[in-house]
Amino acid sequence: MTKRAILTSALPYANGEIHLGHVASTYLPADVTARHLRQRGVEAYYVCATDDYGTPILIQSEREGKTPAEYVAGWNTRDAEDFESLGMRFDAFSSTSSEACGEFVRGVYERLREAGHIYEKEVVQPYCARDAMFLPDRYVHGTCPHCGADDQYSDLCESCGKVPDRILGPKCAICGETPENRTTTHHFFALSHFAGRLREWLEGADGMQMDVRRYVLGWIAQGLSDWDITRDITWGVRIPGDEGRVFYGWFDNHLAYISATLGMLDGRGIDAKGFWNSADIYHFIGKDIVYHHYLFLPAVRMGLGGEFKLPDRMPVRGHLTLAGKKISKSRGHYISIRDFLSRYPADYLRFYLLLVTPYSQDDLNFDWDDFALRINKELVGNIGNFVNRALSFAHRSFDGHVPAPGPESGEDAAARGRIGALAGEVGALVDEGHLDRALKGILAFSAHFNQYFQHCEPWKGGDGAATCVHLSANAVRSLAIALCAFVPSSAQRMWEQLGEAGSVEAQPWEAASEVRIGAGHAIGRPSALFARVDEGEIAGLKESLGGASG
Ligand code: B3M
Ligand code: ZN
Repeated sequence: MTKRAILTSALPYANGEIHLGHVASTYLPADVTARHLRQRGVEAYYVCATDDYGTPILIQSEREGKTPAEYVAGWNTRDAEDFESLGMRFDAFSSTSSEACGEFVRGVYERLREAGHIYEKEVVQPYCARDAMFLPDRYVHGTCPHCGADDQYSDLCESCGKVPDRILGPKCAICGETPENRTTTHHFFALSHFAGRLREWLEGADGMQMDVRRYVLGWIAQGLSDWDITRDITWGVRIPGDEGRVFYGWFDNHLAYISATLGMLDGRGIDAKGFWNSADIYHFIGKDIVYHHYLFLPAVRMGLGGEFKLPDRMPVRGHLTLAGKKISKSRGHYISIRDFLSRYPADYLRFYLLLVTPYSQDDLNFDWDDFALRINKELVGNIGNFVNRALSFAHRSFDGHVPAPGPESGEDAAARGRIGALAGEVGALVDEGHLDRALKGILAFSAHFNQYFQHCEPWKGGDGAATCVHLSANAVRSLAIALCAFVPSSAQRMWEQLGEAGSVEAQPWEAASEVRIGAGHAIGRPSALFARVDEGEIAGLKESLGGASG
């Protein structure tokens, strides 16, 4: 394993509040992976930014009577707060409209141009006579030429995931008129130059999901169109030599992964490029932006002649549905992080979403009843119950101290074996990206100890009581270490109740499999870690926060 890592998650557009859909597929998995890597002794940095440019943001800022810069700054602050309240720990939270990002993008463009990967071409662009403007692609709706789906944007077909070259039956999204075609000159990035190199790279990209690689290879085989990277608006990174126009947001946004990371590393006195090129690079994304990340991003990096290493892993996860239906902000069918956290602790949301989000492109569902069920059964009934039982018993019956173990029965030996195997088993699943299965592995460990404790009946005071309590206290320690990437504040509370000093996340991962607590260790003050989710309250939240089915 490389001892350095850089992790990013897809940059949220700076025009709306962060909701459950954002965090399930990208932010949470990236945060857990970053925390886990640090436990493994990897110097890992987690970097994000708001994606500030684009016509929708410009238009929204005008509607609110703000300059676009003011508008995105407001969202940048707000998003950073929301993420932090969910325990997301970024080492940098930048913005694509920062001066540093802009300068970096302009430099990249010039280098790509010198290398012959940029050219100018006359294009016929939709122009809306009624609105008196060239229409950026988000403003043209029509039928996808690839799959025939109706009502798609001209920059992305949500049905087949491809980027339509020229949408059929175009309509202006502002006024519904059919736009006329006018000729203008645009800058293009020659994606087609990279088809062979992209194919070769993907074929050997073992850190990427097989099914994703397969369909991206399919796109390459069908032929890649060059990318029009010009937009006729004023809000964006100005194009060198054509300062009245700006880059398409997808030309600059992924470059912020690099520029924000370099800025952060520089600020810490680290040789930034050297670090980037010797680190494992992870970009966490949702399945709707595979095309941009698996083709456009590596091609631009290839065009820079290897100055910045290509990604090693780009985990792709599916969309979150809410009560079985697609999330829609315009229809109010979504739950914001802020609303959710006004009612339940961050760890409840982290726990539930991580448990139901597979390492695949399958969609996942947020369901209030299922949320209540899993929290009550697993977090409260399994983990909370075991930890509280073991610690309270030691507190009462052994005067707050962990007793010296006696002779071991077969069951004791099996319990000790579970502790010994935990770090390896769970660690392997996290390495593979299967965070949901890793969490289930920890739950199985806790369930085993619940049964073990029940079976040993230490309250009857027999010979085995001391051994049982000794091993159970150690299992609590293992649980705290294993859980701390998933539910960090709860793990820290477990740690403190156990009477351990300092912070649990400073423990090396392997310590989850050690039996380190010896006889005489003074435990802290046990108290309930989690409270049950009330089913009656859930019914009310479905109405007030959204997510009722039907
Ligand atoms: N801002 C959001 C999205 O399409 C977009 C991601 C940019 S990542 C470089 O999910
Ligand atoms: Zn129009």
